[in-house]
Amino acid sequence: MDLPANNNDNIQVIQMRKDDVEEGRFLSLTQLFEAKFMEKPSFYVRVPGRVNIIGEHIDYCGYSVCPMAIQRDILMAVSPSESKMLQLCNTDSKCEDLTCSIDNIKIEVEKGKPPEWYNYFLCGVKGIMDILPDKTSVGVNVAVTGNIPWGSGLSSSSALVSAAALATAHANKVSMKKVEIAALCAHAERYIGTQGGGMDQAIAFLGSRGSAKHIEFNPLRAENIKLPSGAVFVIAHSLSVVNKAATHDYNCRVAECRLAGQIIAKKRNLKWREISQLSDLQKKVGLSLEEISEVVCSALHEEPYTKEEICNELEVSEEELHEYSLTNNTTHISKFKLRQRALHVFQEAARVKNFCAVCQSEASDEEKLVQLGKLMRESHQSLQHLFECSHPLLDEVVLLGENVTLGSRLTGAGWGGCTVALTTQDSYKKYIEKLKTSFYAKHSEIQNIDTLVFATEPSEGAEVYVVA
Ligand code: ADP
Ligand code: NG1
Repeated sequence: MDLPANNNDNIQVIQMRKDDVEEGRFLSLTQLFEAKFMEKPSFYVRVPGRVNIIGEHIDYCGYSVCPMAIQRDILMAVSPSESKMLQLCNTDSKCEDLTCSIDNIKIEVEKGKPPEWYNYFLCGVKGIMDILPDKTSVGVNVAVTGNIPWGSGLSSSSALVSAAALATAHANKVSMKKVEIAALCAHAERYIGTQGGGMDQAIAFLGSRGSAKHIEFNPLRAENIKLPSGAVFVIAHSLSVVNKAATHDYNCRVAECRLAGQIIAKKRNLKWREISQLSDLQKKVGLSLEEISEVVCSALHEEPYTKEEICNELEVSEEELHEYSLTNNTTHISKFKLRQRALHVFQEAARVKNFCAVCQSEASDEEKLVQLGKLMRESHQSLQHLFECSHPLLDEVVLLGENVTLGSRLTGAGWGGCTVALTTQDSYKKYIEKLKTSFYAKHSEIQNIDTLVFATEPSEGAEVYVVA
């Protein structure tokens, strides 16, 4: 971690030449915008997806993570309008247009179903409207395009929420610091129902070209990570997708981590109601990550806890348990694995610390690559066996990385989606070829393999473009 961080910067507004928006994705997006709204866009916003290198399912426990922004993104063409209407369209024909009054934003998500795509957009709009002085925005016309695969752990949803917030802020002439808008978007995306920890929105705004980031929370800040030279990260899609808001799995893990912290606190006569994240517990007990992992093993049993047992441990009624510990879509769950989830969190947090320490160490680049790969492999093992958020296809892709990569693991929430592998300049093409012949070749229906498996470099965070 060598370079100064850009935490206090405002979002960049970049002047573009007219020629720049007359080619590629800008051109097709502009054409859609002009055809729908009969005017030219006033500005564009771009927000990248991300790949998380290490530190999975620990952001919502208050622990730091190591993601980087990728070259896939959400791009929007925008213009404010006097109509007080929000008009939304998308280059993807699956995505229906939306027209609604800007003063009547409703995020309606049916339990157990994937939210309509525009609800993610509305989360971003609502996030900004909440902070505007009279809680109302100008009307906006927006055309959206994106090339981050959906439901694949590369943060397409947060890029969409964050781009919508940035578009709304810029249309209302609100300029914000990157950390402020990132925190606002993390909060706003929870309107969709998932209780995310903020990593995705943080890297969406704090990402920078050429550098992965170490992101810490409470308060939010980012530092550059100096990866060993020769490191190349390959993203590979497992061909399974999952919409996180349509299942209760993600929120169940959030609840299990919180319950583990609350029960350990109660056993140690601490104020357990003050524990909402596992890092709160660690602060209260004042132990190292290694020491607290031992406490987890002695304080919590391996068999799943029933709701009744948890209520007895905490001396609360079911209603109080729902209020203090669960989320709306987890109140029906009857069994919770607490020891396994808490162990994963503390050990993964330690792996992130080690990852950063290795990057900063005096070891040779070759040694660093080996050590970082080992940490990534251990991370996957833990996600597969302790956190149980992998998928057979993810495990297959990870296994195919043995002997060809230095380490490979699922990235993002899991239950499907992508893996990230650490390779080198010399080996990454071999790994991609191996996946094409041994994995993707079994699925004859696949087109555009190069969009499913590719090497990636750290890209720039969110930007606003105006045409000079
Ligand atoms: P991810 O891991 O990619 O964030 P999620 O399941 O959390 O996956 O969110 C994916 C959802 O985000 C999609 O189902 C879709 O509703 C929305 N989304 C992502 N990208 C786009 C896009 N380019 N256009 C419209 N909606 C999108
Ligand atoms: P993805 O896979 O992009 O949905 C989710 C959370 C992150 C983090 C990871 C797991 C949201 C918006 N994102 O990412 O905060 O917890 O899972 O590390 O909920």
